[in-house]
Amino acid sequence: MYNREQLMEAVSSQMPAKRWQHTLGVMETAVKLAEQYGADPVKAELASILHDVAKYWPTDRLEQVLRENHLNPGLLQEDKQLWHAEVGAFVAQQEYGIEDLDILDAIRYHTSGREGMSLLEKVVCLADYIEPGRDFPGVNKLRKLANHSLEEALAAGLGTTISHLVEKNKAIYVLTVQARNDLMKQMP
Ligand code: DGI
Ligand code: FE
Ligand code: FE
Ligand code: FE
Repeated sequence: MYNREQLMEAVSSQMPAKRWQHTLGVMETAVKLAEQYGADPVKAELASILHDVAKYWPTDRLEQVLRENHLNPGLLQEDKQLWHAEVGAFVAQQEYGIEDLDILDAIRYHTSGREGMSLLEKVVCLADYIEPGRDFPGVNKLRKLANHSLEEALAAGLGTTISHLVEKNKAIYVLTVQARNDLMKQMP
């Protein structure tokens, strides 16, 4: 099995240096958010290490893994940008021996979110938006919101994704909308 260092080595070898820097940022941010909001920091770090493991796999390989293993068939009709999350969770389990379902789901839903997200899922999804290397319009507002509400910050993050996708004339994945609506209900 892989220890922490071996896992980091194995994952970093599958992506360009810049994407690995992003992953290090997500790890650091997810651990902080976990400590702040009462999630398990060890699980948050593990999920973060693996969250983008399949991000740079060729599209045909992602498609093959989805098809051959009958993973979420509906996803093949969705934007290819969404595929690496489902495949990442599969690889985390099959290749890297992660058995904890909450960690696997934090990887699986890190891009879209979903209705009824666990604390760990929220932490990883938000860390992916606000890690120190991210730079997009509104990211500093998200960082500020993250200091006082996990749900408000993540709902706002998903809002920036939805706006951006509308702007680019792209389809919105239903889980992204459901995640945002559900988080808004959890806001005070
Ligand atoms: O993998 P990262 O770049 O770190 O971040 P991510 O996993 O959140 O992926 C972001 C990409 O996924 C970005 O290109 C937008 C796309 N995306 C996220 N939600 C949706 C989406 N694309 C579509 N079409 N619909 C969505 O709901
Ligand atoms: Fe991702
Ligand atoms: Fe994300
Ligand atoms: Fe990411």
